[in-house]
Amino acid sequence: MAEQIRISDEQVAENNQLHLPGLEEDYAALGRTLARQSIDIGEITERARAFEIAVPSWGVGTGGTRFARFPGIGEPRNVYEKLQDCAVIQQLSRCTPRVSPHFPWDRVDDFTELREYADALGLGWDSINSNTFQDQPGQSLSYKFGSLTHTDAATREQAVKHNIQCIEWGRQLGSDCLTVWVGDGANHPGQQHFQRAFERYLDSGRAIYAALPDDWEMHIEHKMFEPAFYATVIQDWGSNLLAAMELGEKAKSLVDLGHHAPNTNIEMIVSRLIQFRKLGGFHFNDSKYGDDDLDSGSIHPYQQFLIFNELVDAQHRRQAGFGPRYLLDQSHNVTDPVESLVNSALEVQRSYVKALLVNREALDHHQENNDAIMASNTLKAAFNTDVSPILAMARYQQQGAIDPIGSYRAAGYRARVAKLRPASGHSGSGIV
Ligand code: RM4
Ligand code: MN
Ligand code: MN
Repeated sequence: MAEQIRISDEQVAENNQLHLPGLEEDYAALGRTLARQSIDIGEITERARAFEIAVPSWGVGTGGTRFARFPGIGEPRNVYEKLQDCAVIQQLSRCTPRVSPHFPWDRVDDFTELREYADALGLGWDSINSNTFQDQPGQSLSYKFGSLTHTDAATREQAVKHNIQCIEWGRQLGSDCLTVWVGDGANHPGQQHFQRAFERYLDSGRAIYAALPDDWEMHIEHKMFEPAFYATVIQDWGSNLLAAMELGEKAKSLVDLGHHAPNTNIEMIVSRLIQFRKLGGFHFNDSKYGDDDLDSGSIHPYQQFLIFNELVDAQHRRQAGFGPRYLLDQSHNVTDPVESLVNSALEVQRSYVKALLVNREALDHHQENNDAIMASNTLKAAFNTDVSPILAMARYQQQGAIDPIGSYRAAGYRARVAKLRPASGHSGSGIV
């Protein structure tokens, strides 16, 4: 990255020196508390260090709503500038080493050059997202009435081809996963024949699946509504799982936390998918009403912890076929996206670390004895533990920032990139 853009390691180290004495004190105190529960803080910190979550390339741009988009300053104008921002997120948080791209938003002519650029920033590539929920300039057939499930075979074929093209671009970048989300559905009762639409989805899905390299996975993402407000073809985990089962072993379900009706028991969905080896991964975000794409842990931190309780439980039991990918999928309208993504990554890591503290033997015992209060209290004891010193120590040990937002602001990154990136009035991510 051009020298004038990046935050220097010295700047982060300098800021860390201000916070280190306090952190050491807090870490030692927490270490003593955990030792009384026979938990070794060093081991937990090591597992915190190993935690990784991918950043969505579209998340570093300013999002918007159906009504408007208010661009932020210094927004990345192309995938290279998005990578620069992602590198800062990784530099500060040390748990976001990969980027999940979205095509054609991130399309370039030379993928070798793009891969080398990411390599030089120390970034790798996570799941590739295809986009058939929008018409692209110059596209011959419209997705207004659907893509993979369109009534017209040529339109379906165009959408299938795009997904196969995404696999090819992903191969060139070194990815090994394709995420498919379609907005196909209906806005009016009677508009669409439910069964025929799902059959068409499966046919298209089979064609994409057939093009998948052996070591790749295909993740199917469900979402209850929007843009189809009456019925969406892959509307929930039921349709998602059916599709994943029909397509084959390499097809798995992806859970985006914002894609469910309010109050849905998402942790239970996660458990079911784990049980049947179909949990592919996550798009973490938070939500008050629907697909709000709010920062992770900002509304329902306990729900996020309960999801990680299931994940750590599966890890603990060495559940066969378990190994979901963690990704963020958020849209930031009123914050600096770099700050929001750092916060979100750390909030997901926080849920993971808290779930590691759950006394699993005690929980099993209370469950077997139908002791509801003690079972709940066992979870709450872990959830109520402030693990901030563990997260900060894990970052510090890897040259990350003890105080990521403070370091970011002190470094003046946004003001610097604002000068180098004059507003284009256009963002690769548009309204997400
Ligand atoms: C969708 C869904 C997809 C994401 C798009 C931008 O609601 O969450 O994962 O690619 O938004
Ligand atoms: Mn998503
Ligand atoms: Mn979404």
